[in-house]
Amino acid sequence: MSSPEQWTRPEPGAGPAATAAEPTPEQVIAGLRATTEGGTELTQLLNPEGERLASPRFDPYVADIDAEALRGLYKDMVLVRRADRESNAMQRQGQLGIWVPLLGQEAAQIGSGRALQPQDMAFPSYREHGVAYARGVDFRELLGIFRCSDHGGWDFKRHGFHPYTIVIGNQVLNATGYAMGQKFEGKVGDDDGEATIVYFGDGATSQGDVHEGFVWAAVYDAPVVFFCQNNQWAISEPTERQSRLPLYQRARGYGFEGIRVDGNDVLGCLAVSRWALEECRRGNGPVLIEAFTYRMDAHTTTDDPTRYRLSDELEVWKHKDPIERVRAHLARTGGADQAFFDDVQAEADRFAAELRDFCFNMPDPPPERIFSEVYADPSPQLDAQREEYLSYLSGFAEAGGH
Ligand SMILES: Cc1ncc(C[n+]2csc(CCOP(=O)(O)OP(=O)(O)O)c2C)c(N)n1
Ligand SMILES: [Mg+2]
Repeated sequence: MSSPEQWTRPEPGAGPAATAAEPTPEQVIAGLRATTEGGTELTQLLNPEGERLASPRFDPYVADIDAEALRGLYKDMVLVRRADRESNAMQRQGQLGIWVPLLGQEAAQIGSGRALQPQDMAFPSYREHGVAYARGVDFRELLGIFRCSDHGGWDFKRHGFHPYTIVIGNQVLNATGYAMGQKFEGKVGDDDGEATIVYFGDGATSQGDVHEGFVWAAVYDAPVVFFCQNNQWAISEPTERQSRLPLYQRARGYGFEGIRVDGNDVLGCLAVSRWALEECRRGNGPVLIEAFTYRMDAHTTTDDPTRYRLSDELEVWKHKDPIERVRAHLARTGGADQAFFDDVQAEADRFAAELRDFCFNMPDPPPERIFSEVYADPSPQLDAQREEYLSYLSGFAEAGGH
């Protein structure tokens, strides 16, 4: 561990506890150090300089990732970042009600999202635009949610990607229940088995729902990967106020394995997620992954992080950028030339322009959409409600459209 002072409880009388309302200068420095280093237990396959590090345990899980596959991961991250930046700008222009930036978390989301198989199910919180993209959800669907004109009615089953959840930690219970169902229905036990992954933040680990999910998953051996993106902040609360231990170590108390991976290393996140999903598929779950990353932008567009964190922290993390290290690796190894990088950038710009065009001209969803994707099977009650509502609306048209 890089910074014992972060995790160690002070001796009585040795100074204020880490939970004091106002951190001391020593605590600020300790927190700063802790938030910029992942510690020796950090699994990393690609370091910030773009050098490939050997990992006897996890290399086999990315043995198929050649230069072409790595270029694919790079492109995914660039496109998702570009879409994120465009969406952030559109909120500033009044086109979206709010935006939740993913800046800095592209590797954690693309690495884990690309590790999933079609039969798997993912449960996001509200920042998982990269996972949505990896699951084939149209980015325009996400814009509808943040424009507040739509509830996000993609086909959850077809994409293996559940709706966004704003209530912190709640999706951990949903995912655990879903994974218990996979187990009860005999869908685990071999390489073709099913698994569930659920995304939540460092702050969410303090939520009761998350603990309950851990307990239920453990006692039922549920095939669920708990994927915690430790982006160091829960709005204005730093991670050291959530736990005395590195978060991944909590898994031990529940009786399953926990692992910390460099969340800015797409290769590391892919390898560790593939391993964890495979464990679950074979009936050896659950597993906790702590992806050690950093929220490079505000919590949401309603937040101003300059009020509560030092800019030095951001400057340090800029050197660990998840996209730049892949670019460096590809350039260094001859896996890509400048024309490739230029093409990806041009494609990302086109993608952003399409999103912008769509957003500015976004049609309101048809009124019947609110009734879609509610139940897996047809529901006579819901059908009756839909008919009643549509007939009510058509009354306005007959009365002159007002
Ligand atoms: C049950 C509940 N309590 C409080 C909130 C308000 N809230 C929204 S985001 C957030 C912080 C979450 O931080 P973290 O889990 O680290 O996720 P991150 O936003 O950093 O991805 C809080 C407290 C909420 N949405 N739900
Ligand atoms: Mg957080």
